[in-house]
Amino acid sequence: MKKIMVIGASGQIGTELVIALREKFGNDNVIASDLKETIKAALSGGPYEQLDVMDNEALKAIVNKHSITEIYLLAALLSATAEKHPDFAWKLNMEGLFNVLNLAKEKVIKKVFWPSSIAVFGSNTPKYNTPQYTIMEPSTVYGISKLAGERWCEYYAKQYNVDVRSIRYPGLISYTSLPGGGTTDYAVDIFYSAKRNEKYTCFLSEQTALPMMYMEDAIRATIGLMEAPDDSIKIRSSYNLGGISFTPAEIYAEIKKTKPDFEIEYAPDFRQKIADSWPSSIDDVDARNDWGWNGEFNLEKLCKIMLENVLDAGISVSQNT
Ligand code: NAD
Ligand code: AKB
Repeated sequence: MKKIMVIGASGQIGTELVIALREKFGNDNVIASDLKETIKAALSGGPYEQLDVMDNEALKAIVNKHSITEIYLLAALLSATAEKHPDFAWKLNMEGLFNVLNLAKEKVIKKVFWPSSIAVFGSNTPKYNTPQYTIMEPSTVYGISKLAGERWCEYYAKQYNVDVRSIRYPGLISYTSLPGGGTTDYAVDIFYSAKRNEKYTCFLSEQTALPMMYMEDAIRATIGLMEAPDDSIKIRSSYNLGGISFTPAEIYAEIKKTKPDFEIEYAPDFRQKIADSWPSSIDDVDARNDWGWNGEFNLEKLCKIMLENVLDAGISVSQNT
């Protein structure tokens, strides 16, 4: 019987992933876990365990207690926060992964999902339609940890027959939970300003195109990849995932169609350099061919849903950075 644990469940992806997994596999079969003591209301429909993923003994105890078969490991420091705490970011992003991969190596659990990011690419990577296999020279601590993580995932798959699956997520956009300190967070924050009828100060420049995706597509991709037959998974490092590509100017123009008085100004900060080192768009032909990935949300549809659903309150960690 499938028993899933999501580590980092209180975050932007975790909150929606837990809800989707519980809908599919039943509330009691999906254990949400996070460093945070308090359970979010959205996660209260099923079991919750407070856990520091770097505490290997505590992790093993919870896995044994619930007879966990699959782990989705989401706990990490994201790009902007990681640049401020490089040593800790490396420690968390790598130690958490090793603790979980080793459980799969020892056959305590059967399957692992671990997300990578477009941050694995660098300024020498082809910027448009970035291919699956290309130059990878990340310049951020976050990107370095994700690239190292990808290599370890492939190593564990090949050497120890570990069933580990991964996606290089683009910037994710959602309204259920705020983003946690990334470079792409502007594309969430902008909706809160629009909703409050406030001028938005964008921390990236007008023409910075980045790959992005609406959360519903990302959750569908994640569960789709994890449920795909083992022999269809040809890539054990991490799959490119495309989504949509737009600039701050383009998302602003789309929001203005609904909010004609909405204003924006541009004040690029340290995150501009990070964004400049990342691709503008991604080629995800392997994900399409291997396990049938297909995105459903374009910029227009995404903006409509976000404007309908974001609450007036709320600002991400990034906007405050
Ligand atoms: P987030 O910052 O919103 O959430 C991370 C969660 O992990 C938080 O709830 C935090 O409390 C928890 N956490 C932190 N340290 C922990 C620890 N030691 N033990 C247990 N839990 C801990 O992040 P997110 O946006 O949900 O991202 C999840 C994963 O997806 C990360 O690996 C991130 O790199 C990757 N990713 C996210 C995006 C995106 O746009 N959101 C894009 C690419 C990749
Ligand atoms: C970030 O901006 O750090 C994340 C990511 C693309 O990995 N959203």
